[in-house]
Amino acid sequence: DDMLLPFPSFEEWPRHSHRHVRDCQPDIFGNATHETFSAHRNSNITVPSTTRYFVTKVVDSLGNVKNGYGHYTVINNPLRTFSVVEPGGSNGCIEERRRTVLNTSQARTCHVAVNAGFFNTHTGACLGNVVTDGKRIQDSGGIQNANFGIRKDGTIVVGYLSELDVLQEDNPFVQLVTGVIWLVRNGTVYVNESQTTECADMQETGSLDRFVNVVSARSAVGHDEEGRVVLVHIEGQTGDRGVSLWEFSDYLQRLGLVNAINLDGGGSATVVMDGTVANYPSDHCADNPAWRCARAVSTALCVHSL
Ligand code: M6P
Repeated sequence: DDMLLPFPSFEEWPRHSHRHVRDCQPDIFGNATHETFSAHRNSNITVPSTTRYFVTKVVDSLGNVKNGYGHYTVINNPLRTFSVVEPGGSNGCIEERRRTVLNTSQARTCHVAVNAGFFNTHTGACLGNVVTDGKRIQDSGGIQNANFGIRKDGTIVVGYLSELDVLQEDNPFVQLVTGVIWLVRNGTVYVNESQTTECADMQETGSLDRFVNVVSARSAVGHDEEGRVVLVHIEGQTGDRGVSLWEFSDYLQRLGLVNAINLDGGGSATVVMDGTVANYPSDHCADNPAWRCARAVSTALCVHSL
């Protein structure tokens, strides 16, 4: 029996608390880099969403007052009525397609659709994390940009995600999209913090500082206190009309959004309602720049029937 003794008994193993183990994990496991919230569920509410229009006074950093025009869509039961959709539907990212939001909304039969993820304007490649209706299309490898997603159990997740967070299998993401700049975190304006931590590569407007401060058309996705997903769009034209991300996040906070991220904006900002473009896209038409045309973009966010 002596043969068994050199192996230390359980009591002799070096031990430390679970807390110690957790503190020593490397960064790849992520820490409090994102927020979670239970998505709204109410089987008595069968209308998937409500869209309202606003005209609001916006005060800029110099104290000048301007008007902001846009759309505010509140989505009930988002686990069943809200989807991230590839450009033109299935395989849109693999094929590096660019499609108008109208085209994408027809492919997925959306009541309401808005432009979503950033894309490479030279190749058409989708950028960031993309999960659509439970299908993982691509992951960003843990690049620090703001994400918005819903996991299988109905947990809304907003913020920075490690690659392991994205690839987690126990309660996988069913919808996931990446933006640039986490606008509102837990009810507070989070532009300053996100500007210092986020990667500038996904957007092509310029430095992160210019991207944040320039006035433009903007699109955002977030959630309210009830866990309803909220889409907000505001009209603009890069460098001429619209809002900075400071002004946008301030407005989103006042609308009661708990968390929100900034999606692709500028000439990409498009709102489609029941098969019709409902906003004034700022992109100039290729055939005649006197007119404005809805740009062919990347992913879209879609509100559909149950
Ligand atoms: C290109 C064209 C223009 C557009 C401009 C700025 O030059 O597509 O029509 O206005 O880009 O686009 P954005 O506001 O998206 O940066």
